Amino acid sequence: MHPDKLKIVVIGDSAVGKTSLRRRYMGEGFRGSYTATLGSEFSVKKIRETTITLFDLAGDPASKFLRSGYYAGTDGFIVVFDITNRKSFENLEGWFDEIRSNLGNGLKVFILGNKEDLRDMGNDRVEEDEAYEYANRKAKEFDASISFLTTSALTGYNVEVAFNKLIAEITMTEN
Ligand code: G3D
Ligand code: MG
Repeated sequence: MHPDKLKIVVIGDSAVGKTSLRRRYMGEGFRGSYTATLGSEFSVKKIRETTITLFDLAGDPASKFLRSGYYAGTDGFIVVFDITNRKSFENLEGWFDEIRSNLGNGLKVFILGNKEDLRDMGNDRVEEDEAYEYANRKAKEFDASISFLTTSALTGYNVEVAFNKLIAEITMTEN
């Protein structure tokens, strides 16, 4: 089935690469430098007959109340952390709490470990195994479809794959 429109919301800590991933997927290119997202930004893309609206929300704690207004009607969440920033991985817990009431009803989630291009730098990277395990645990906890992939908004690695897989999963189960 091909629904008319899909709403995808990208969340995660500040500076993990949410805006970069959205721009990369939407073909808007990668910019070396960004200003923090205020409130929300969005892009619209048409794939065949489906209009996809991608919201990218400010990740700072102070914007929590503002974000809550964007969650209704979401078909899929992209929850991003930065593999070089363990704190952003630990904070996934808080992000799942925030979207808890939206999960269910077949909602799809992809966790993305972004900045894969920096894997060889630093020494406290989040390993893929840990993130896979976390995704599986959350999938069981919420009885929801929760997947994991590593990405790089800088090189484009897996970006198209991740968004397209999420969209395919949503459209294959919606009717
Ligand atoms: P946010 O929307 O989650 O807050 P941004 O994050 O998209 O604004 O990105 C924050 C910073 O991380 C930006 O750098 C951006 O260029 C960088 N970044 C995003 N994705 C990647 C990636 O995959 N690899 C690398 N190496 N950097 C990335 P600045 O310098 O503007 O802070
Ligand atoms: Mg942003």
